Amino acid sequence: MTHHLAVRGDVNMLSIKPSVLTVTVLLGSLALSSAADLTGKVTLKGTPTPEVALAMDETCGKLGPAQTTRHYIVGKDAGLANVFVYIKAGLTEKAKVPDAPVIIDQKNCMYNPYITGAMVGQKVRFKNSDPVMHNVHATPEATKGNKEFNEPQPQGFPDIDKTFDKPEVLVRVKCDVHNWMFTYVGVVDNPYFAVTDKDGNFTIKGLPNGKYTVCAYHQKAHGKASEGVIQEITVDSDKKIDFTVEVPPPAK
Ligand SMILES: [Cu+2]
Repeated sequence: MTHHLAVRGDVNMLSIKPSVLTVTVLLGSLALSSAADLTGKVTLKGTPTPEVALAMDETCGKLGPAQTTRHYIVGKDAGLANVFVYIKAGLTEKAKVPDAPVIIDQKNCMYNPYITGAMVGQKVRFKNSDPVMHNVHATPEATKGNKEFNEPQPQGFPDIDKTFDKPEVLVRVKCDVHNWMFTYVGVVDNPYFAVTDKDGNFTIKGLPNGKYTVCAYHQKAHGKASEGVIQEITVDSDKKIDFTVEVPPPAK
């Protein structure tokens, strides 16, 4: 008797499934119709000073190829990599914190990626893929409200998960064992951010319609002297905007 009922239940489920599926697809397309992809390219104007070879210690030097600083990574048609592009103002609804962690790996005594973004409260996961000890030392600006942390991560140690409480572009993270190791995390109060690829291109997906202040910030070009390059835009469908970042004049 019980068995018979169970079979009937399964049959009923099967007959319901297609309509559930239809509703799900419909809701999906409705949600998409009010969100847009913001794409664009960041171009570097000016000629930066050449990158400097990193003087690694012997152990790190043997792990991988020789490395240089990553101040200005310039690709095709002067496209500038590693620019943090984000919505600075204009969002009317609070977005959900993404479930997926942002992953930063320590490999060959370098942090990769060099520039990342994370939403306030989103997990940032530090991995150590090296056969040496590193330590993960975040040095946020005192005025912005994020907490400094400094945790050793010897080889084979578990990943270190951290979150940042306040927006800050960019939070510097360094390794005190290896004084050439830096990575920077753009922490913002929304999930609409991107980092430009090797040719300066970026895509911010699923941006709700609205009027926004968009900012493109480059760690070396802007530093503490500038908040970055700002544009005011209206989004009512997919949109393309470009930015130009200028190499600052040499300090006097
Ligand atoms: Cu290190």
